[in-house]
Amino acid sequence: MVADLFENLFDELRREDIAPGAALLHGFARAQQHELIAAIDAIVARAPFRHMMTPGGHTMSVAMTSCGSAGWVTDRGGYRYAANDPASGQPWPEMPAVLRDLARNAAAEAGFAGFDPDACLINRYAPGARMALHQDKDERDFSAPIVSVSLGLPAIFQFGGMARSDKPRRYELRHGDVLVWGGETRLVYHGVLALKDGEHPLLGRQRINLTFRKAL
Ligand code: MD3
Ligand code: FE
Repeated sequence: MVADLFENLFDELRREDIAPGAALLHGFARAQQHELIAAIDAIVARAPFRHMMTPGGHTMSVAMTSCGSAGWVTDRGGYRYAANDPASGQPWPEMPAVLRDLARNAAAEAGFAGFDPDACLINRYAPGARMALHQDKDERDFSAPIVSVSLGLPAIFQFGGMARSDKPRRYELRHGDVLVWGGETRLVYHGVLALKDGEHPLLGRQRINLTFRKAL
């Protein structure tokens, strides 16, 4: 009985090493779910989610916003980090301490003590939204990891290799899961399959993903 209880608790908060430098921290953000959602709501009130256009002229199915001293933007001019939100001309909202501390603690747990993110990209997936295989290479320093936090509906994440043609592996990312990517996997191709419809008790019909980066 007691052994079962511990096994279940352990399973809820399990660290899975999925590749060299990449760790999936199951449930790591769950204890702070309400504070995280309140912080995201406050950011979105000042910098609303928007569907940006890729340099090739396609509108992204994922809606995005950012907080921190830099935000990721795309338009016909290309992909880049910008100090101001192009929608308002104002600086992006500051990164709230609850978000920064979570990212720092997750990075330390995965072996990247001292991670100091200056950008947090916030992705919102409605049912059907997806993210095609890509590399994250708009950051200046690839020696820093990327920390990702999943909230709301579950999604199938795919991660491949250093070539787009490498067959990707699939992982389900659930509410509260945190992924840390660093070292030799920092530049692997990865993506998210089309979100399956559902209803999450806190977030309804959506998935929100935070990615913390050292951009500048
Ligand atoms: C592996 N976001 O915003 S998070 C992105 O779920 C992005 O919204 C996905 O890919 C999402 O760029 C995946 C997991 C993730 C984030 C960054 C990575 C995996 C990564 C960078 C390098 C390798
Ligand atoms: Fe990415």
